[in-house]
Amino acid sequence: MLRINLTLKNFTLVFFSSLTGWLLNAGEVCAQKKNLQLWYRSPAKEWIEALPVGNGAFGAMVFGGIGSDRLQLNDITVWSGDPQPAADRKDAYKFLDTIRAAIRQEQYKEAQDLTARYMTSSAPYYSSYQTLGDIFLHYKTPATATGSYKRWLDIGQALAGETFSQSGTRYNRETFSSAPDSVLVHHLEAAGNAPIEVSILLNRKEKSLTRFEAPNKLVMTGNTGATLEFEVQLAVITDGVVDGGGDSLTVRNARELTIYVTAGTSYLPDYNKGFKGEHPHGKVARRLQHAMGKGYNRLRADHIADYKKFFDRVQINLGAAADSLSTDERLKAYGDGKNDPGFAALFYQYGRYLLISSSRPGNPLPSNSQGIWGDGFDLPWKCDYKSNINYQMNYWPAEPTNLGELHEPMIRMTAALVAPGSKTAQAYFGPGTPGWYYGYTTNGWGWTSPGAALPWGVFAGGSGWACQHLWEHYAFGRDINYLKRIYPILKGAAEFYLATMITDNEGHLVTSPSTSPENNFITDNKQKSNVTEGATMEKAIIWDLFDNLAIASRVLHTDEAFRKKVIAARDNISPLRIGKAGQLEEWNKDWDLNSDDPHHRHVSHLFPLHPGHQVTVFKTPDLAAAARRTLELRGDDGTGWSIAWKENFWARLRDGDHAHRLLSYQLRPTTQLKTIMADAGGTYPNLFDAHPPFQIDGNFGAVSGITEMLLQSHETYTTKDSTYGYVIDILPALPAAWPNGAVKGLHARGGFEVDINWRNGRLTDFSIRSASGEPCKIRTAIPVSINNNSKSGTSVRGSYMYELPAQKGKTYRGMASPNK
Ligand code: FUC
Repeated sequence: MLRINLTLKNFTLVFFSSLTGWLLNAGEVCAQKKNLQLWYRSPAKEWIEALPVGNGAFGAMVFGGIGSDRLQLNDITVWSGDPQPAADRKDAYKFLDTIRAAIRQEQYKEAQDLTARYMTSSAPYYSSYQTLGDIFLHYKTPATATGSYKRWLDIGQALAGETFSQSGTRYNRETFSSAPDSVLVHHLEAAGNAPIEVSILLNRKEKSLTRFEAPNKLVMTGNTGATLEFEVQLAVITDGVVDGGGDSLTVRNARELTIYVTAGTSYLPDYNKGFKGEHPHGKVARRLQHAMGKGYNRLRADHIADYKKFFDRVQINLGAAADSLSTDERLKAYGDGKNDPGFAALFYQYGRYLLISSSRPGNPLPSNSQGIWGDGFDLPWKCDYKSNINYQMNYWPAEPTNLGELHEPMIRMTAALVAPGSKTAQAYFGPGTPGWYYGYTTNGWGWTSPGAALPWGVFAGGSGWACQHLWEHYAFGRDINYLKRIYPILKGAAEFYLATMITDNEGHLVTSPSTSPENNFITDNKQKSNVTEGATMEKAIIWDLFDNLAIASRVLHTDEAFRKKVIAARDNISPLRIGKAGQLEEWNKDWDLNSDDPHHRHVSHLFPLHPGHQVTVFKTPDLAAAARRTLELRGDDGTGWSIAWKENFWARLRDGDHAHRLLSYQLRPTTQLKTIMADAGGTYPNLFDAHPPFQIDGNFGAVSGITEMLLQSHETYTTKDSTYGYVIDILPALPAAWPNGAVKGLHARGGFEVDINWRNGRLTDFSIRSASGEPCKIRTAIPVSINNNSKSGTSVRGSYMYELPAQKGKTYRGMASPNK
């Protein structure tokens, strides 16, 4: 062991590095490199086999193929339809008292009918995210390869490719979407006798026109309706001969060919300007010119460097990887029970790849329910930003997996909902209602109205929950100037709830009308409804918002009177209750056992366990036990995102084996494309998560779940100077299936970066770097010495707690005490 002792004013620092840690890290890096590839033995036939590339906003699904190939294109701003500012029901608020009275009188059927009639939107919801179009390549070579074929996605470098031999010629093709240069590049090489002979088509089935522009260009223009225009430009640079006409061009006699594609739309992320900006022609042409000038090699090098800046921050090794199998074989074997912990690590890093590829700072829109990848004109659920789980789940991994900047498009979109959301608040809760709110969804056009129907359309929690993400960006990043900027948004969301919550019969604050996303209840006298007052999830979201806001105002030394009001209101929100089966109640009455759908996919009332922090195993053990009971009653099954959420719940309950069981369940192969609302899930051959159909939230939810198994930091404590700190929990839910492993570069709340190594199911060492200089507590399952100080921590219910002083820039290293 290497040791350097330094004596500072108050304590002795000992820097040391354990040899075991070093060896493991070297091995880890090796295993990492090999295990960062999805690969296949044949081209994609279906979209769910194709491989996604993206620069955050512009990307493609790459099919590969010997005789023909397809690149299905997407741009994150390609939305059909238009803004619908008149979708709020103008006089809705006039019926509010009647609805609330019906609920109070327990006339739930009537409350349901009135809510459906008056508290929904007055316009249908029709805008959808859409495909941008396709590039089809048809080769003048036989469609079968004589040499080994391989197709891959290298998530360590964000490159897709394929390679094969035919009659002595070796073909290599590579695709990437560059963020620094806003260009999609498809590069082809042939080494051998036969040259590349290919025709290239650029088209879109709806509202578009493609023309050939001599000598080497295709230009596609079109629109999705009255509001959005788009343009795509494609150019080839080759040593062959180019010819063209109509919507295609041909290349003959080439050894090398690079296809450059740039795209843009008139989308302007500005509600006040109707989301309508300039025609993208100039921008798209400039990007193309620039990319061609730079050339393939430099574009590629800059792309990889830019991508790795994000991706390389976290490394993970969960154990052996069966990477001699192709990814689809591996998925199948995993589903059949093969021990391949490396596959979980690949799925984890793939989720990070997907976030980096679908959400970059400055993006006009955040990652949607398919990231940026979608083929069609009316995509499932419009492929929007459903705010009763899906939108938020996409961003769960952003902060803890060291990708905090990628949160920015979501934060900006939430901020942009304040203006339409304050209009919606007044329409439904009365003129003069302060603040802003929106409910179950939003889309590319700033939609904040409720939905058109129950059970999904009416929900009070969308804005409150979206605000949790604004706060979390501060909780992890500790940027005080950022907190100043977002404080008014949080405050506006809270002002709405403060003004619109009512007092229940017990004198507690509740929302009304209130729903628990997409679920219904049955009362003891057999009334079935979606609408009551004080559904658990809504009050838990508001509790979370008030709690975060109270801390925010204290950190900013501002708004003391308002803080007092928020704290008083938080403490008077109707409390979480434990029902007769020992479960956490979903409704304001103990109706859970009456349910006709006891395994409903939404488990919304566990929000306070995750992603909230109101319920924790150590601080509120009874409520945590009730949450556990709820999960047992609900069962493990569900849709993709539902299974992924349960991974997070079980990790928060510190049951790593159960969380792992769910992850394995999620990693079952499926090709199901039909919409299934219960007992479904699974993973497609390209490792996209299946709701089904494809919904990317499950990919991101799993990344979050795995992180929660290895590191948690949601529990707060009061520090010596009466402020607050976070408990950094090391390996809180390590499953038996991952006995040996390492993770590097995770983030914890309070501004910490954490590396952890473990062996034989036991922590060996960790390091915690403080970026912001805040104190924290560390919790471990076994005693550790920190910076060689072996003072044993406080033992609390089978775990050990260590309090670390605040010191900016300092690294704390912990070593497991031997043989304990
Ligand atoms: C909500 C969920 C569905 C689906 C859809 C996009 O309505 O209840 O399961 O995830 O959003």
